[in-house]
Parts: sequence; structure tokens; C-alpha cells
Amino acid sequence: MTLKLYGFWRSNAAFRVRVALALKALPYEEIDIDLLSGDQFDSAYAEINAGHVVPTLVHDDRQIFQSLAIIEYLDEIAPEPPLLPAEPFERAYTRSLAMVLAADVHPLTVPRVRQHLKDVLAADSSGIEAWCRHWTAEGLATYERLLLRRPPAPFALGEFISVGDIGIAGQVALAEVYHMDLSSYPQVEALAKRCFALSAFSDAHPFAQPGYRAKNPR
Ligand SMILES: N[C@@H](CCC(=O)N[C@@H](CS)C(=O)NCC(=O)O)C(=O)O
Repeated sequence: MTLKLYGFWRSNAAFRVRVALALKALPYEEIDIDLLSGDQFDSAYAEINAGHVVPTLVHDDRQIFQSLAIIEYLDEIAPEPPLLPAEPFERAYTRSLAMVLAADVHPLTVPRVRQHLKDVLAADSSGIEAWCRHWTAEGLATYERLLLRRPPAPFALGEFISVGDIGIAGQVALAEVYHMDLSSYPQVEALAKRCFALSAFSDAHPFAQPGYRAKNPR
């Protein structure tokens, strides 16, 4: 099986897929689409992803898009370790956790939204940054309330890592891109720390990607 991931170092949605691929130990090639230079709009990439977004997973010659759909696909073609449990309530719960980030928070901060704030509302870079931090903080607060209701033990569903943990770790990665303080969200911070102790998560972090490191040499 040949897997290619079109992603970008800063893309939170690509982060989620990188974690799932690593947890399942699936080898893949990552191809960078530089979202900050507008490469998502190039006609060659438009053939691959009609939405002009990353990630896209290409399995053999077939394209799959939307990070959570990609993760569920990977779970179906490579069931071990499972990222979604079989029990319906637990399955819905972990999907719901993932969607707090993927459906409610992250879409408000993506490049095309930031660009629209600039073009249509004349927002400057500090206003756009404040917008992104606001919605990111809302996501962190929502996850904190959810985890207080059902404390992780040690992960969101218990012993095994599920797609909900990828969402919560992704929320923290998003906050880190905006250099936000996590101390008001101790449950979230502790769960993310457990996740990022694993190489599947730490190696997928935006700051661990070659594209980021090339721009920020130590
Ligand atoms: N809901 C999609 C998100 C896709 C998305 O918006 N990706 C961002 C990067 S994280 C992107 O490519 N944005 C390009 C743009 O906004 O121009 C998913 O989960 O895959």
C-alpha cells in the first residue's frame, strides 16, 4: 500500500492525520503544500483537493480529504490500534471530542478566514492574532469543562488512545502555535502532556516538522 499525505507544518488538520498514521505505524510520504505562500490554490493541487485545503491522503491512486474522515478510513484499513471503539456511546463520545476542535474551533483560524478578516474587515495582524487566540481559548475552555465532567484515565476514554485525544492534543498544538499559556486549563494540559510524551504525537507537532525547523534554526 502506498500512502501520500499532502500537508503543511503548521496545518492542525495535517497534524491530526500524522498522529493517526504514526499510531498505526503506517509508512507514508508527506508532500508540503505551503499554505502561507498560497500553494493550495495552484492548479496541480486543485486537481488533488477541490477545497484547496490540506490534508489530502492519497492511498494508491485514491484521494481522501477531511482529517476526521481520513482518520476513520485509516482505522478501517488498518484496525490496530483502534482509534475509535466499537461501543456506540464511547464511539460517539470520542468523535464528539475530536469535533470540538475540527468542527467548532479550528475552522475559525485557518488561513482563508484570516485572509478574509484582512481583506473584507480590514483587520490588521494583531487583530487577526487576537481573533485566533480568542477562538483557541474558547476551545481550550470547552475541553477543560468536558474533561472535568469525565476525567481522563489516563486518556479520554481510558487506557487506549482514541481520536478524541488527537483532538485535545491538536487543540494544545494550536494554542502553542499562538504561544498561549495553558495554565488555566490543567486537565487539558495534563492530557496533552501524556499524549506528547509519545513519539506519535511529538513527532507530528507543527514545531517538529522540517518546514518549521527550516524557518526557525536553533
Ligand atoms: N476540516 C478540514 C480542515 C481543512 C483546512 O481548512 N485545512 C487548512 C490547514 S489546517 C488549510 O488547508 N487551509 C487553507 C486555507 O485556508 O487557505 C479537515 O479537518 O481536514
